[in-house]
Amino acid sequence: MKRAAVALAHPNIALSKYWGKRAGGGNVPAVPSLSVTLAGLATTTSVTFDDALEVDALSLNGAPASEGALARATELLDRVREAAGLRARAHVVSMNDFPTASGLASSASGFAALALAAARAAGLDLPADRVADLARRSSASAARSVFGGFVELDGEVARQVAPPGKIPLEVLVCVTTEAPKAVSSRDGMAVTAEKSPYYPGWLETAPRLHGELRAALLAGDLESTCALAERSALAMHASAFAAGVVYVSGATLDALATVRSLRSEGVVAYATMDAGPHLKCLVHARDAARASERLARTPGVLRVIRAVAGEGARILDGKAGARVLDGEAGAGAAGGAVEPRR
Ligand code: 2P0
Repeated sequence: MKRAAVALAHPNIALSKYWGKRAGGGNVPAVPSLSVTLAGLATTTSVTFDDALEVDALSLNGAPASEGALARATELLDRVREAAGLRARAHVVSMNDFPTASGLASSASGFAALALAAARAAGLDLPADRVADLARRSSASAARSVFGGFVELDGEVARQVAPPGKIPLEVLVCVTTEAPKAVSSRDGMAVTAEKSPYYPGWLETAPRLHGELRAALLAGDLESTCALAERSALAMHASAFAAGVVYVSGATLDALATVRSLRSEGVVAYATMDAGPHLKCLVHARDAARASERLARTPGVLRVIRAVAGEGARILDGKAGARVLDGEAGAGAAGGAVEPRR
């Protein structure tokens, strides 16, 4: 017997950052974070539980996944099997419609889509917070991609704090390299916690910045929200830097200089960076075309992907889902977008 479901989820960018885990296991973040889920870029994942299979199988972007990626998927599938009282192994097909080296975390959209599709295929009708909990245990940022708009992850709990239209924000992803990242987030945050003299300072600062950013967002204050997001990113990177964990490159700093120069000209533009050298510019939608053009001309910036806030993870029914099961959907790349995709 076969049981199948297909789900779609978008990546997200943290405005206030998660960096570091609580002691005691379970992949619980040490600090609260708040992100924006991005429209237009998506991971689509099908899960088919099949009694005829002897092991789980995972195809990523049309090719068999590495052993490490399969092991992480199996961990999540085991949690779903346990909750559903199911023994069947699963065949998983996952496609990103954005380049893996785009600087957008595919683990966030990937585990959100996998959690939702696996739960549904197993016959579990879980509320979004339970799907987010499943996703968080695999990758904490994935819990945020279960919800749309502006999303908070506080300890074990993820929730939407504001809908996509709350502030007229556009995110400009400045791609600076095609190479995969050198140090994973998981390793980078472990080394920071162990070695950085500033990690205690980060743990003390992050919840305060998060609270201020959340209040600014709820007040509809785009500029303060973006300014606090830049401070959160710089504080996170400063703590990592002091442990020798360096994600920025010369191109990142050149793009940061462009963002600051735009700001001195009156443009509402701020910067954030994650566990890689790609800079993301947070900009008022009215200034996005101008900022995107200037960033694209910055030496070291290969291309700029424009994105706006979008919806949370969802099940695809009927034809849209069937196309993925046939391995047809998800091809293509989102590079060089001129207008944000919605
Ligand atoms: C974030 N990042 O809040 C931060 C900022 C990267 C920099 O969440 O270990 O892939 O799988 O829970 O979720 C990336 O970390 O880490 C991340 P795990 P995850 O978006």
